[in-house]
Amino acid sequence: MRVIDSHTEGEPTRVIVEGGPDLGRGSMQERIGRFADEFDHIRRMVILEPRGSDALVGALLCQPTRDDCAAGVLFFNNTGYLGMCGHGSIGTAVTLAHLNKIAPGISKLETPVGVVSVNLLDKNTVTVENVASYRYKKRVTVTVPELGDVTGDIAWGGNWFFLVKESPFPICLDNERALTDAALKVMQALEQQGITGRDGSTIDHVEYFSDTNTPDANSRNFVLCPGGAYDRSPCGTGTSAKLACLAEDGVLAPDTDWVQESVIGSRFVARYSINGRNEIIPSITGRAFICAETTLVQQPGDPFGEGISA
Ligand code: PYC
Repeated sequence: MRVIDSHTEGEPTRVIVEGGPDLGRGSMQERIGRFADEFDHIRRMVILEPRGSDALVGALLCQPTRDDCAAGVLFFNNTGYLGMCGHGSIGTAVTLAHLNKIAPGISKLETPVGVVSVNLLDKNTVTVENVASYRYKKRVTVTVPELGDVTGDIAWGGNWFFLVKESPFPICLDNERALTDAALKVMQALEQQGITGRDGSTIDHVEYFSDTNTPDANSRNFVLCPGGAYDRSPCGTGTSAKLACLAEDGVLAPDTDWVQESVIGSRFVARYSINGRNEIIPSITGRAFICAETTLVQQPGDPFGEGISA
């Protein structure tokens, strides 16, 4: 299987460019369901150690159902499947450009949660116009063992997020373990207390925020992804969810830059427009860099040919 690895502001993406599973010609929702039901061993092989790592997000390219899309793309990680992935869309666009499959300018990608556009500004810089995003509930309190009551907003940005304004620890890499533990506890408490996104959807990302000392950034975040790894980038779908909250609170006007910094100090520049249905359309700009062009091999008899899992 041929893959191309990139990182988007520090967060890795592995795009399967050859040798991935054929998921048929159904909708993107149907195809991701088929991936999970029939080919999950491929997700594990591509993402898990010893070939991958917990932070890695995979992207399977497939034929889109729509003529106006350059590719269909299905995202997956160390625990399952993602509806959308902002950093992954930037990594996919840079990978497609590296393969000469898209030209500078706007192309569309079809994902299981809708069509997103990627504007290739140069060979490393991409603006993703994400799916419509919105805040579902404001100031929801969850009682978390050892942390007490934690209040946050529930918002959709292509994935479901619980956004907490006050981080329990300063957001820096020295506190990565403590932040991960705290966010995991919040995620588990949300599930145990039946606090969900719309239609009972699991909230599988927790996002902490703080102010930042970096003069031209607006905020710093720490994002815990499903599977327990933290996002090295500021998280495209998480930044979209944040913009939806800022828009509804009236503290960020449309077409105004919001510079979101990650726990490692990398950044996305984000802005939004309004779609007239109480939702926003976020645009996220960031950079991705190709790191490797690899053939993944699974030799007969390899006890970890499908990755190391519990
Ligand atoms: O950038 O949207 C994102 C993302 C989701 C999970 C990891 N990165």
